[in-house]
Amino acid sequence: MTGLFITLEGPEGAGKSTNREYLAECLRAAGIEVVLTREPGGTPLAERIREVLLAPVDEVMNPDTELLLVFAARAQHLAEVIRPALARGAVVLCDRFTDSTYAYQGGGRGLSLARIATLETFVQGDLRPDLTLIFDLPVEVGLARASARGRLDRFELEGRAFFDAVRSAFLARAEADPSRYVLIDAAQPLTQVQRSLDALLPRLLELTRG
Ligand code: T5A
Repeated sequence: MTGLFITLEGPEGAGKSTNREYLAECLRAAGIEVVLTREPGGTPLAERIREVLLAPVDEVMNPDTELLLVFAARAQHLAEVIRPALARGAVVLCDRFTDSTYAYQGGGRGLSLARIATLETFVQGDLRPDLTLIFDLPVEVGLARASARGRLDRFELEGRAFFDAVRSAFLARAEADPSRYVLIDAAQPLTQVQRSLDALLPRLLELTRG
């Protein structure tokens, strides 16, 4: 039995966490086992790596260090949470995954996409998400939502050009593979965003049936 691996992606404040909860409720109501998780993080050790990645510090983090930390956390998360859940047939709803690496370390930091792809295969083998929902919205709207929460993390302190590059990278990935990606207009009111997810539910239920 193999489960279903769904990732939720998009820039800061797009509503990934909020809508992950909503989607989980809908799937559970249909009697499906759902595992909610996130990256970077998802296990105690990977959450410690997350703290290192997100905490603002005086020393500039080298982009290669950042890339390797992201994949180190991912290796742990895959081994401890994602692969076991998929093996028992659960639906895994993961808030961010490797598309964020392509968007932030590739688009934002300008690291080589080929190098990211090499690490992706090294860490994941042939495992890729079955479906990726990209919550898209203008950079300023997302940053306003994120900053309304208070203290900004190390990524949220980046400048406008960084976030423009992140958003463009997500959109380019969605455009390149419409069979795996679903683009959701996350600038709409939350009830509208949830209507878009309701419309997607029959497809998700179909996918869980294999
Ligand atoms: N990262 C991560 C990398 O650089 N490389 C990687 O490989 C990975 C995996 C993680 C950081 O790590 C980086 C990217 C990130 O910078 P994070 O906390 O997981 O950080 O990600 P954030 O995007 O910063 O998380 P946020 O919580 O800011 O965004 P969400 O989850 O998209 O948004 P959410 O659901 O928390 O909502 C934010 C606020 O907006 C409101 C919510 O109520 C909440 O207050 N909201 C709406 N308001 C109006 N209308 C709507 N439609 C709304 N939807 C939500």
